[in-house]
Amino acid sequence: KDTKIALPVGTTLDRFIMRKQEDFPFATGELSQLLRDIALASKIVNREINRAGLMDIAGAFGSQNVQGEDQQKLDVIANIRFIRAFRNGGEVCTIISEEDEDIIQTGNPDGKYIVAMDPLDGSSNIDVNVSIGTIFSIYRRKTETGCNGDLTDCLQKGVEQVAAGYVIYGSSTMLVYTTGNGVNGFTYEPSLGEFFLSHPDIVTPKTGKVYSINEGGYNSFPQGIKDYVEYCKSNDYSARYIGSLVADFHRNLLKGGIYIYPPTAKAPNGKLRLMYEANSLAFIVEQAGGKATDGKNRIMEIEPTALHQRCPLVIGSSEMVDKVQELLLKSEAAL
Ligand code: P6P
Repeated sequence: KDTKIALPVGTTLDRFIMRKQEDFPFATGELSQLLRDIALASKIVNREINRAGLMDIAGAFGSQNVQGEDQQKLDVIANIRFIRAFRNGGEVCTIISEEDEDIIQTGNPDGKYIVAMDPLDGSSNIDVNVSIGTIFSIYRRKTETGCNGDLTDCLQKGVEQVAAGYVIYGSSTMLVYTTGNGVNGFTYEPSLGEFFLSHPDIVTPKTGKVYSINEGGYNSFPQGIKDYVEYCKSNDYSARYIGSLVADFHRNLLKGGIYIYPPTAKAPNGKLRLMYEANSLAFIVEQAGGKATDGKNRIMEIEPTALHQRCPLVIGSSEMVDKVQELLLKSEAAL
């Protein structure tokens, strides 16, 4: 944890980034600039989202993304905006995006960083005014600068992340991120165009009474997951499932709770992606004192083999994640 300056609520994001950079004597400012580039893109995407209802950009774009899902126009716009911010910012050489099958070269061969992102997750919720989010991970490139990044730069384990975060476009727009020294949340004030520190040093409760899972898939859940759902019901937990990962994750992070996307008949490896959903939120939750596994293994230790690979995700309050693991092990032992 960062034991130096405790910056007051109300500090702007820019000042926060600058002061935190001072904690790293050898920092050269590139990561700081990259974080600013992300904040800028999120302000632009926020404006597009807020206008979506008034313009016909909310409707499905007609094309499909690599996941075979209808590409909403805002998906495409968010992807373009973030890629442009990284291209213009100069700090990123290569990007993994949910919206693009192959890695994207930014034209900055001297960029030291790789970004893996889901530019707009939960975009099927746009037309019905449900909160949506951007999720990102930042890695240091492995190859020498002076050329494009390649797959060895992009397929790094979650433990190699130098930063990760998300933007939630909800009742208010917030940026929540970590650089490995705790988690901080910033709330956007559109009239000023600024993010202000509103949630310093977020620590997630070690347990909670909220579980987030799509029980529509119950019949095909692994037995241990079924047992956990029954455990929640018999302990009067509340079921909260928005259908937007960032919204469910953010609520559970602040209040305590667990989000589970298990293997199902439709998604035998789960639905969520390792590189720009599971790893990003796993870094955040671990920095906040929580846990993230695929049911057994720590998410951030999974060795990636493909850009868009999926993995089961059990993430949130540490004691709740442990309980799922206990029931999964017990059910397997009973086989
Ligand atoms: P299901 C949205 O498409 C998403 O990626 C997450 O944001 C959300 O939690 C999940 O999928 C919802 O999936 O299968 O429950 O509709």
